[in-house]
Amino acid sequence: MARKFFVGGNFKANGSIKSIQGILDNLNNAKLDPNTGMLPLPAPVVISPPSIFLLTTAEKASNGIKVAAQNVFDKPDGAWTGELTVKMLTEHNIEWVILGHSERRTIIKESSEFVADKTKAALDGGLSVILCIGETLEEREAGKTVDVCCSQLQAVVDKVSDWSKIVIAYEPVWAIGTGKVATTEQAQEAHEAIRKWLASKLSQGVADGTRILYGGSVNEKNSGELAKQPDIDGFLVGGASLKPAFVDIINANL
Ligand code: G2H
Repeated sequence: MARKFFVGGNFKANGSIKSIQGILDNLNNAKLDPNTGMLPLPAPVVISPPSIFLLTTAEKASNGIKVAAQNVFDKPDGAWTGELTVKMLTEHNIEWVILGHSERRTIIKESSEFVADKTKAALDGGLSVILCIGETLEEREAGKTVDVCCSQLQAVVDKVSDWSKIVIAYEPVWAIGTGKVATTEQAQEAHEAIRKWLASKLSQGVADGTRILYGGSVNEKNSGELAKQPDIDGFLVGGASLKPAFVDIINANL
């Protein structure tokens, strides 16, 4: 099955009522590439504001734009101070969640096992998941890029068998928010290796059908070249998703 281009916007801990309304006005009224999105998952463009803005964003987003939480807990409602549960998100029409972002793996110290538990809970509860993986600069320089990415994926493979509602985001940690984007060759090479690994661990069908996004300092200038690579199926965009030029990234294939 052909993989449809997919673009996520990860606002991280940025935004105000006013600025998020401005982003929504821009996206709701933009002419978006009709080829971005729909298959195999019903996911056009997915934006992910901080949790306090999830509800208003979901209420106001139109133009086929979906909303993702930046995190979710792996347990049902209960005594988990500071957490949001899967049911709370689905009840409010939040259909997506970003899990395993490197900022949570490194700063909050989330292990691959915890990310896998959360992925399983999210999928079981009806959410679709943008699952982030990626290596540090030290790991890349030690030639461990593929090993690190695959071991982060293996933790999920150990717990999840249905990958139809997972989109993988390959985000080299050294390229995140640094302005230092991976070259198209570096990105394509990693995506191809991840896809081969999916074929060997799961099936050729899963490898062919799973979208692998690139993330890390994507902007309207570098997105066109990256989007041409055969194994790059879209982007997870941070800083640039807060700007009007996010529309140009969504339309990188036009
Ligand atoms: C990587 C990316 C979004 P940025 O974290 O997930 O952020 O585009 O700012 O590097």
